[in-house]
Amino acid sequence: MNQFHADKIKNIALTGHHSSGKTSLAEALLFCAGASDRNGRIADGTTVCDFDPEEIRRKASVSTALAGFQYEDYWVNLLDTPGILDFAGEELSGIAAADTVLITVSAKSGVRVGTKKAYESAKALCKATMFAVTKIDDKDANFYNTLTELKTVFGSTVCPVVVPVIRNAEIVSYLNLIEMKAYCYDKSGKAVEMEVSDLDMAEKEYRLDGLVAAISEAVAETDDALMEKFFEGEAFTQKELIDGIHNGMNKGLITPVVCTSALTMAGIDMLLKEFTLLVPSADEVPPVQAVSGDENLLELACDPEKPLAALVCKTVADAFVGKMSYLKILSGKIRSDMTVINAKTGAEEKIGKLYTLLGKKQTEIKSAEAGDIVAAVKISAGTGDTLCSANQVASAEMPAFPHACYSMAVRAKNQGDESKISTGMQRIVEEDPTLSYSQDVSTKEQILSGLGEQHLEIAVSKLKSKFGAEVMLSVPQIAYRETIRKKVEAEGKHKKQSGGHGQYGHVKMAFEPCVSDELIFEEKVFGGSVPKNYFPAVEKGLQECVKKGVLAGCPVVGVKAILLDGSYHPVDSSEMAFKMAASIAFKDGMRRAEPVMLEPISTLSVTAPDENTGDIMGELNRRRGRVLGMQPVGKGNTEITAEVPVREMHDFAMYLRQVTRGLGSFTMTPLRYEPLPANLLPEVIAAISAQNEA
Ligand SMILES: Nc1nc2c(ncn2[C@@H]2O[C@H](COP(=O)(O)OP(=O)(O)OP(=O)(O)O)[C@@H](O)[C@H]2O)c(=O)[nH]1
Ligand SMILES: [Mg+2]
Repeated sequence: MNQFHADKIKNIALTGHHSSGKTSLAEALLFCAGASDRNGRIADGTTVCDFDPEEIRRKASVSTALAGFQYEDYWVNLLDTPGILDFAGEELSGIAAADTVLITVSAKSGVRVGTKKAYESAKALCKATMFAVTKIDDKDANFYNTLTELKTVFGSTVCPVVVPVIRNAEIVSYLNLIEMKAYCYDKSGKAVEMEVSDLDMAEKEYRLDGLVAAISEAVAETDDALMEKFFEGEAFTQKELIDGIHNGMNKGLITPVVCTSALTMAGIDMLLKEFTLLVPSADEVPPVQAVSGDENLLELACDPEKPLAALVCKTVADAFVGKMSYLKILSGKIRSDMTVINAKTGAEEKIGKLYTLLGKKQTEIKSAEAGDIVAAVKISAGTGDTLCSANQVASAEMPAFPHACYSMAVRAKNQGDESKISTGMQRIVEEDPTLSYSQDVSTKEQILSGLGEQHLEIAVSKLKSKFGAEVMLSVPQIAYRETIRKKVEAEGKHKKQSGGHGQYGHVKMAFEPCVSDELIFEEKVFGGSVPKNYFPAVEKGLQECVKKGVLAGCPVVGVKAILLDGSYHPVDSSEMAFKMAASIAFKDGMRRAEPVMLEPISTLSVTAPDENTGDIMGELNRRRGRVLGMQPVGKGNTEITAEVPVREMHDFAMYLRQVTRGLGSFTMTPLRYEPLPANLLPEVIAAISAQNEA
């Protein structure tokens, strides 16, 4: 394979709403460019980018695939990202690696939440943007409605460059507004140029002049000289239009729109051409900001002669080839025999084999230059780390991944699989910064957290297919606690006479509420009624008791125990007997000390579109939350702060996604414990005993 330089490399992430046609568009582009020998289909599970068995089964992308291919004398790295919101982390990795974000919008369903999210993410990371209006062949497709919607939602920078010509509700040709040429596609998907007379017809019917004027105006905005020419009423040359759109994309001033069909191949050849003409090359993007070990800011320019800096955009755990890392080379050159430094950890890494990827197909390469995206295997760096030459160690910024907000408890289906599960989960979590797997210190359950139900399902099925371990998911237990509200005195006597010498321990105690998570133990014994050497045994007995309260067997907090009095037997008393006596006193005392269940309360911070705040506040009330405040954040969004009982929040992530159509997000941080309302006690006790039996 040729080594491509940055001026000939185009890094394009395909993003957009779920099922808007990203993977199919990638497939059609690869087929048209000759990088694959068939136009695979989602329905048949034969696409290059959805190669994972889980993607084939679900007929949806669940991870970002890299497909690098040559088109003319360019190298195009397509990153096909998933549209399902659960896999937002994968989408972010794809956008971070790319220089241009190509957003697919179905001509059937128009602008959706995923379209807006993709556009916002691209803008936030300063990437060039472009829209492909897909599924143009569909009987319900409406390109012009979609175009109007794009302009309404994203503003006047939206600029059509390929539009369909429709006669009697049928598309008769596709018009390239830059070339001013019309094409139709034959049955094999080949473009056929149309007669000029047909173009004239189109001109009349579709007010072509209006569309050309819109492009000209957008192009004029990109440069003063062009603006002058525009005001003088002179038409732009084709080169001026191409350069103008190209510069406009680079500066974030123009978002070109094309129309495509992955089914009939309409517009696919033109889109490839536009990649070469309009889309910024890897060397045109602004230098990436980085921070060196001594906190100095520096810029990483896309220059092969500079020291190496490569950002790990994504890692994939594979049970066979090991860990595979997608590297975006920001600066310098990478070679397969190189030793590099991980700027985050300071550790040395030996780069082994390097590959270009075409979906699952790997082609080994010896080196690659700044601007390219390649895969390295078995390096230990994680997503977001920067690999550098020893002479310039600096970390490039990786965008923050969304927080895991949906959790389930994980249990092995088959006993003995625990260590397999732990190793597998560790590897799976390593490849996905939006997943976490850890033990809840209170309930001792293993908790898997991610962005939604499908996200966790995929993690579980990967665990099965790649690591051979099956698990069951259940709603995590809530770490309830118990405490007391009243001071009581209690007595405990353990006396047994059996055979030789017996057992004797006797204590009188007081139990009172206090502010402490640990048991507080004091003694106020007069005159040696309980000898000093048995005090530790009494305390030990109580420490064991506070692990399981009298209401539902939950840990007991906020209790002070005072040993007041008791008695002993010179022969029969033992540590064991005093432990038993303390435990009898504890159980008796607790029942009379007005025991209560405590439930965990967290601080919740929700960010959501303004129009959803009323619904969310109502929902928080229903979930026994206390809203503390609201404040505007960013454009059209409100942040709601509340205190919420954790037991009511398990499916809040799903609720919020549904009510905000995916635009809301939230974080929850543990705050304190509060008494559980008495009416919920029977339900909670029943649930805990059911869990204990399971
Ligand atoms: N008629 C028609 N159907 C299409 C076209 N492109 C995609 N589809 C269909 O739309 C559905 C979704 O296509 P995908 O390519 O999987 O969409 P996607 O955006 O990659 O989906 P996610 O990755 O899951 O978000 C599939 O059933 C495709 O066959 C098209 O150009 N024409
Ligand atoms: Mg897809």
